[in-house]
Amino acid sequence: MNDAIRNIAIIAHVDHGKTTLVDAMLRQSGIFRINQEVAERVMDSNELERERGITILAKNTALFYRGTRINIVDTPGHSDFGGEVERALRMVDGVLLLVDASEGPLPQTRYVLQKALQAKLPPIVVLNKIDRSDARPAAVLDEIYSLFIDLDAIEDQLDFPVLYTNAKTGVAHRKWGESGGDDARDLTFLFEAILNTIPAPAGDPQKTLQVQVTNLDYSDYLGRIAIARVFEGTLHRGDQVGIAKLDGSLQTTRITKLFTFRGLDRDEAETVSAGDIVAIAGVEGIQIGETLTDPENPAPLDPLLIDEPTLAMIFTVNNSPLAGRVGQWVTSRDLRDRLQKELLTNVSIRVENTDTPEAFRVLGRGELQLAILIETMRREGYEVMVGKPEIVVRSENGRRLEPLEMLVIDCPEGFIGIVMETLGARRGELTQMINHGSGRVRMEFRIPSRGLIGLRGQMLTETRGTALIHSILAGWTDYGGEMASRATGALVADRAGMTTAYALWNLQERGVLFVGPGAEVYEGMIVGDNSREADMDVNVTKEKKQTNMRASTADEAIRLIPHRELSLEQAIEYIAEDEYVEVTPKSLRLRKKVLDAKKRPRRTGIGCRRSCSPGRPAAVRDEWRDERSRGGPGDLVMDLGFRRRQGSVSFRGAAAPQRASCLTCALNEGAATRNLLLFVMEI
Ligand SMILES: Nc1nc2c(ncn2[C@@H]2O[C@H](COP(=O)(O)OP(=O)(O)OP(=O)(O)O)[C@@H](O)[C@H]2O)c(=O)[nH]1
Ligand SMILES: [Mg+2]
Repeated sequence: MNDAIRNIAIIAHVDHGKTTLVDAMLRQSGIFRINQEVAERVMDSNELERERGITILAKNTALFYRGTRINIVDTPGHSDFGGEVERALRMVDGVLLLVDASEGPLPQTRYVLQKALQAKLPPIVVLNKIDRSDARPAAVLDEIYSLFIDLDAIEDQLDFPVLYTNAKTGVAHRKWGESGGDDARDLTFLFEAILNTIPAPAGDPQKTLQVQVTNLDYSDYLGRIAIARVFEGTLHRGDQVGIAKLDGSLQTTRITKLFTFRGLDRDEAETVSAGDIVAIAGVEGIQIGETLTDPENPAPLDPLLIDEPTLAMIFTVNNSPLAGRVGQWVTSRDLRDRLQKELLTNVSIRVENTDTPEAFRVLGRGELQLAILIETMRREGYEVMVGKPEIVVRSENGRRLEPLEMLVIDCPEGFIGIVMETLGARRGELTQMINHGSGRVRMEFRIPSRGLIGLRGQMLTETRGTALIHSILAGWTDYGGEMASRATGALVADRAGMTTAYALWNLQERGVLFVGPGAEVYEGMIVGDNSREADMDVNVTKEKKQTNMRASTADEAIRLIPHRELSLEQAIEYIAEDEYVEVTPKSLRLRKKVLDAKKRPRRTGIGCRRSCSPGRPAAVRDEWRDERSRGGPGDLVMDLGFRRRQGSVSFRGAAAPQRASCLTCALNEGAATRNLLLFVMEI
């Protein structure tokens, strides 16, 4: 045991203030030089983290308090980056569970706490943002106790210390009542709680070496850097060690550089021993999960196990007419190499080959995680096209399963109706509704993960930006059949050229345009959202006929409604199965997979892929055999929905038109075979 060290991870739901608290802890520990300029949320050091104000990668730091080194891992709170939290927990001996004193526990709080309890890590509960005018710490603390109990915490785990903090000003109170807290002025109580309740790391410096790599970093000077926890034994600079590889083999290597953490820096070290978190440079080819151990007497640790990905997207070479103009890396080989490189550091991502060498299936935890990867790649100079995200379906004992989420929506009371309606159409089932009496309600749903694709944008529009939306994987459920996709068609350019204000002006009544005047387009490129269900080919390059006559009225003044510039996430949410987002370092374009209008399958109002037309099944809600419904046992009942209308058709016997997947062909086939029992339409 090394009593001079404490290893902790800070875990919480997104935005509850983890990185801000780490800032305050670093500042108060005196780790920065006097006058040193330190940015706010200094641990969020990567460019995308700073732009978006969220933590994406878990990061290590360390500070000293009364002679004890406190190694801290700041983790991301967004559920898409849950894999980062899972492996951070492997490094530490306890956690700070941060909860916003007004928002209370949210889905990711549950997720991270569950992981911490499973790992038997003792928690310190920190109620943060007590300065918020709507803070309700006593009630939130009750909710936290309920959450612990709900997660089957054992008696010991319920015995956690509670602190009340304002991370922004850096104050931690032990008590907080109606009229405020005790007279704490800094984070002393927090530091003391860490020293007193988080156990010193176990492990014996004399034992066989076991150092497990939990993260990788890269430096231009040092190359690949492994971040690792020393579980047993002692490691010296210059030691010859064995790397127990993930494939079971053993490779020997010499340790050339060793570091420990100090604030934002790393100190070179000669020796590190059991209990410490360290950085090791110069070990080529080392991977996350591998163990550095005694080459004579290897004792590898169990590999890190983390949750499976739930969402997949096709990444493919950009083959649009404008491809290769700005990107530096554009071939399928570039793409493959880049994705392979990502796998080394990003443990929650998988990459699969597809039936063409041009395309790869990338699996991750959510749309944001994959969007961040795409955004990072484009900034590095890559061009790539990505398809609509799809949910990973699993087979178990002959059953087809799909992931299910617990979704929490917090919105003003006035929007309950629209929220319920939107989620109903996406197969959300309301499980709980809580009204705190503050004018806002919190609704909990169980919903297939598929129902979340594109939900955020739609929900924000429908609640005028007021809804808070959080979700978390809740398990797997029987696959529920096809789900209605985007209700609108696309406006598609029918020829290449430059857009003109005149052409756009003529089109703007038809829907929402995604391009402005003077933009270069190609045939098959999506230039807007049609307000109807069908796709429409449009000419956006048309010039106004010039006449010699001067018009008497000022009809030249073309007033364009500003077009809607989609962000990467919005574009990914928008596209349908037969569409791609084309990403280059300078532009984002949406396009049809098949560019040539003559060859492209039509998306029609109530067409379907199987019988009526080769477009996508716009009308299908569900297809299942059901004893309870309108038919008799064994009859096939199809639930059909398009736009706001819903219908259900019952057919006699299983021989009913199984192939039909839309209203039109279901009715046609049913009538033709005289199997149609009943058709009910609900409007
Ligand atoms: N009023 C108030 N705001 C706070 C407090 N702590 C953090 N914030 C604010 O909350 C926001 C989120 O803070 P972060 O520290 O980035 O939260 P985080 O938990 O690290 O977020 P992720 O890493 O993305 O999950 C920032 O705008 C902070 O300024 C606090 O105690 N009081
Ligand atoms: Mg953060």
